[in-house]
Amino acid sequence: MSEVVNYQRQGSIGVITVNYPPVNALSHAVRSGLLDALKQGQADADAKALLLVCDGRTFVAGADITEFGKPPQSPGLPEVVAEYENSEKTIVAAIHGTALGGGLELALGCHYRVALESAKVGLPEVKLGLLPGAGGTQRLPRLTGAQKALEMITTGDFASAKDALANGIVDAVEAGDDVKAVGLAYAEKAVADGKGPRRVRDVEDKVASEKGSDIFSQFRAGLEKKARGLFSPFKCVDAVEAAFTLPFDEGMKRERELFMECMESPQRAGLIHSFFSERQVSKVPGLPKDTPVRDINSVGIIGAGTMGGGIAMNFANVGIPVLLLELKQEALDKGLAIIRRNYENSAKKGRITQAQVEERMALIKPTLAYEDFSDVDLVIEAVFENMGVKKEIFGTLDKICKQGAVLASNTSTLDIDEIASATTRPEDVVGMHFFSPANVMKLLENVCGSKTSNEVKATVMAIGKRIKKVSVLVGNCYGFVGNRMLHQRGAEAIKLVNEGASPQQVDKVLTDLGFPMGQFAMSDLAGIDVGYRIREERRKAGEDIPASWMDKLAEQGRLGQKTQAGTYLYEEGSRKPVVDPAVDELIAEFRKEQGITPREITDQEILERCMYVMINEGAKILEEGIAARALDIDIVWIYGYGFPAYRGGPMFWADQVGIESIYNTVRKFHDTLGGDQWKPSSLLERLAGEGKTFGSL
Ligand code: T1G
Repeated sequence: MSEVVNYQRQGSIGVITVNYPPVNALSHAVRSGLLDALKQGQADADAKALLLVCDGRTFVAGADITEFGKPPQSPGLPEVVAEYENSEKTIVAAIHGTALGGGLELALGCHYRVALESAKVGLPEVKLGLLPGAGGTQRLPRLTGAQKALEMITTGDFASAKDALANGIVDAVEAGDDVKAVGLAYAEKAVADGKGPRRVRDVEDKVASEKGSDIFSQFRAGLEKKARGLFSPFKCVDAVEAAFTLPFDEGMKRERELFMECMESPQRAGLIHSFFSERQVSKVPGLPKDTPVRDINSVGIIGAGTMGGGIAMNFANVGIPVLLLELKQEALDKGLAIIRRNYENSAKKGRITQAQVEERMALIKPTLAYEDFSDVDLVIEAVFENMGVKKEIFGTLDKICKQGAVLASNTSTLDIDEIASATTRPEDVVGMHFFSPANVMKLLENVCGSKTSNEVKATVMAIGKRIKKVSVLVGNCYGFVGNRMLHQRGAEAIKLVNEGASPQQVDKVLTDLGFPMGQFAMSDLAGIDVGYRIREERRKAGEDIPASWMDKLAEQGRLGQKTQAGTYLYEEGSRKPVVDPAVDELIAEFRKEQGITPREITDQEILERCMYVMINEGAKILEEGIAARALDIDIVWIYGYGFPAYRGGPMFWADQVGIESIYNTVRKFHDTLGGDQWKPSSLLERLAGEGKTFGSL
């Protein structure tokens, strides 16, 4: 008898129940159990029909991703699905929660499907670099037709129960939350109505009517933009097309071939690493799972600028009241107006209702008085990057805020310990580094000071999850994790242009790797003055920051998108970077002043210098314990800077490139270019020497 799938007759219905927490994934044990239970049902003469249902929070949510990459064990899922489909007894699947991937494919192998109103269905394999590999590409279009099947399978988007009913994916939708009762009622009625097995594979009218349709070439053309650089979405189209060009069994063979191509693609490895890492980052090594978490029911935010306003929206979006403080009324009014405009735009796009706009605006209260913060549970300071101002603010908060309030700074680079030193409660001080635009970007870097308590660490991780951020706990150093690595890449990119590359050449190497924007397009978005001010501050602090052609852009007032000119030109209302010959002249002029003779620089050198300096810095971040694991760095870069998830993040990508080769190149650059940034990290050296990877840590 299987531990995870059991068979029990209820009245005239044989009930097959899967119980494999947390999401009833189709592990080997579940697949074997499903076949055993089916055999019992078929042998049970008193069972007039069979019902497949799941215990716990959801119907089967897919194949067991933890088994990917390991040798496959039979029975394979396609075999299990075929056994269910070929059953002589009618089988009903009752769906609750999310029937996803192999879970929906299993349900499509049953003869009828009934879903709770709250249920969702989907084939999200494409998000893992795969395609539905247990008949989904052949059965779904037989129920929905080509368009809906292609949309669902190439996006991985879920469909509501209502949408699934409208598209023939399920046969009925019922209210309530007792999925077994709903399933039993449906099965009993099917018996009473004499509804025998109806194999989806035999439903041919939709595929017959759309044979020869040019929808597939249209879909491929549409994917060129949407799925730039991705592998599996195009294979999804090929697989679905087979349902319209081949008999079912041939189509299944074609699906299997294409599935294996995706399984072997490095993108599948990267996307699955990203999937699990996104969940691992919330499990912080050394922070006990049962660490107490403080309730956060009210938030005070200092600064109603771009960051402060965006941060405020995150809390209002989940119903947490916010006090938004500024020094002057007009700054408050401006900030609130921007927040309202953001919400109105979302309402125009149908993402929220007008009522929700008003509800959320009502949750954000403006104030000019620090005294109003006396009872808030969390304060987030989001003023400009000046240590003196921040310390003054935290000194004030220390006097006003109640004991136990969490005092956070949204600083993107400054020292949390120094900020904490302005208070008598450094254990309550922490960094909460949001990424701009704060109401959009999913990453939240929670930065620990040396005295930040475990309770405060657990609290900011929990509130980060509650406001739907991907939170990563990091240590305190210049730039923490993301910006520390970004600054190295930025410095290298500027030098490459000094030496002979063009900004657009550097940017193209990075966008070809899969970044949404290149280095210089990104500085234009953030504002060249941001980097310029940081360089000036570091020069004032005595650091040797070489002059750069970007300083000249800033000094000429070319600050980027906000001035419609930075490294690139921007037409009115457009964010599209346009190469500006004047910048090439400015760079040539700068090289002449510096006595630099420009040289031809290859894309490969640009890739190695921009990316390996980041990897080397990431290795130093790991050595210093600023990040607990390589996967934390991967998630910071995927969710904070758009590093392509299909490459798994910078450290996973480095493992795929090869640690030894990266180490040797870093050493070569240290010899030829010099600079601390090229001093090989001892961790990188050790891994290279031992033939190990970051993933092995
Ligand atoms: N396999 C193994 N573990 C899984 C899993 C899966 N498919 N899905 C989730 N988990 C774990 C997850 O790691 C976490 O573990 C816990 O469950 C809760 O997940 C042949 C080949 C179902 C919508 O892509 O989208 O079928 O951290 O934190 O926010 O064609 O999980 O608690 O130890 O995400 O409520 C296709 C992936 C697989 C669905 C629930 N299926 N999962 O979200 O909880 S490929 C998917 C999700 C496939 C077939 C192909 C979500 C969820 P831990 P969670 P959640």
